[in-house]
Amino acid sequence: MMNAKDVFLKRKKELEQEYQNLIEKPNSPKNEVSNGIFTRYSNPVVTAKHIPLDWRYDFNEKENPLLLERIGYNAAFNAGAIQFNDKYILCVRVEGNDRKSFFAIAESENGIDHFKFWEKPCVIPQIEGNPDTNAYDMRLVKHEDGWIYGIFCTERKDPNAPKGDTSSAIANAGIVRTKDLIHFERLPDLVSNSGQQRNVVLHPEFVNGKYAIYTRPQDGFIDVGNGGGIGLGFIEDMTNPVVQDEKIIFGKNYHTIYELKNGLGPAPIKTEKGWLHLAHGVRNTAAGLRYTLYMFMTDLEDISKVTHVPAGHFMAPEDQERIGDVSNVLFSNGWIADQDGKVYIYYASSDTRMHVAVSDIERLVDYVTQTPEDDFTTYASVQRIIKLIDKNKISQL
Ligand code: M1P
Repeated sequence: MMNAKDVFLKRKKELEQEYQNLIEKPNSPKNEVSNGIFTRYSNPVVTAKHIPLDWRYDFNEKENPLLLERIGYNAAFNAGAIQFNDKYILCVRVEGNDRKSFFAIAESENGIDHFKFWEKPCVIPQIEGNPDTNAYDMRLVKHEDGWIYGIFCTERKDPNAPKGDTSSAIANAGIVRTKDLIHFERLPDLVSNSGQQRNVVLHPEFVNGKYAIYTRPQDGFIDVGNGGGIGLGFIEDMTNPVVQDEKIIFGKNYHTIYELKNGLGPAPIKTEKGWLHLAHGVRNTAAGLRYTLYMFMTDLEDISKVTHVPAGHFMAPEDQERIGDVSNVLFSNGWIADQDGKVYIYYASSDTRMHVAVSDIERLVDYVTQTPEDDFTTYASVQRIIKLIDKNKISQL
């Protein structure tokens, strides 16, 4: 029979081996003929199981002789992304078993596998007297002013909720900036005309000398209400982030994949043809909300002008992606465009885990500019299909 020390050591070795196998597991493109627009990879790139063991276990044998997990993690999802020191960086939304989300940086050499968390989670300074109850969905943006900004959702209990209402909350945009992704300077929260804001994203360039910011004004915590849509506003000084001239540039629309609400994903990518945007659209179903990803393009000169919108979703949940804490959800707030034109799209499935799909600028621009747009009726959709069939008949003659 093994003594207590041997049992402890055996279990420690097993945990370490399992963790190492996970981190070292190679990733490869999904074994299927893709739609040509992007290629999904087989394994999730970051999951709750990627959380380092020393964030979970007390390895002091005397104090934890049974080697039980002391702090548990529920999910690792909705990651911001950036290229930093030649590494692919994800700023992951980690959710503990206590339901609190926080940020932690994971890095990979190649952007598709071997993602490993840095030594400790990010410490986000708090606003005095008004701490974040929860913080999530950071968008990381290298701005041309030289700072890396992180804009995230800060959630606090609604101070006006009636007594006994323990779930009403207020969402707003929290803002940090950093040069090294370790030390974060907290700036004041966004000041806008809307009661609540989520999915707020900084545009990477100045526009007429001002910071341009994408917003998603909403009336309630979950429901956008009469408001909603992807907004665009301007800020003079990020240390006093008051949004001016906010207007909706991409609204909700009846019988589309963004019928109920939408929100911008990561900051847009600049291309010769226009700014490429990735966003999520939400519609309601008998089984609850369905979140899919869609793309659109805005004008290089006038970033409030939407120039192209392919009909329907760009990516929707499939296979294991469909199931998780909040099922039937794809959400993306991070992508990385390489110098050679390759684009790594980091997306979360069902508020549970992170994945990658790979594409390139040429394909994405082709997709966004050449895919037929939605004409908003079933008859028009059929006409679009017939047009393609007829075109193919002629070109095969
Ligand atoms: O649960 C799905 C998503 O719901 C929210 O997004 P939105 O405000 O657009 O509805 C966010 O809480 C997001 O984190 C979550 O993934």
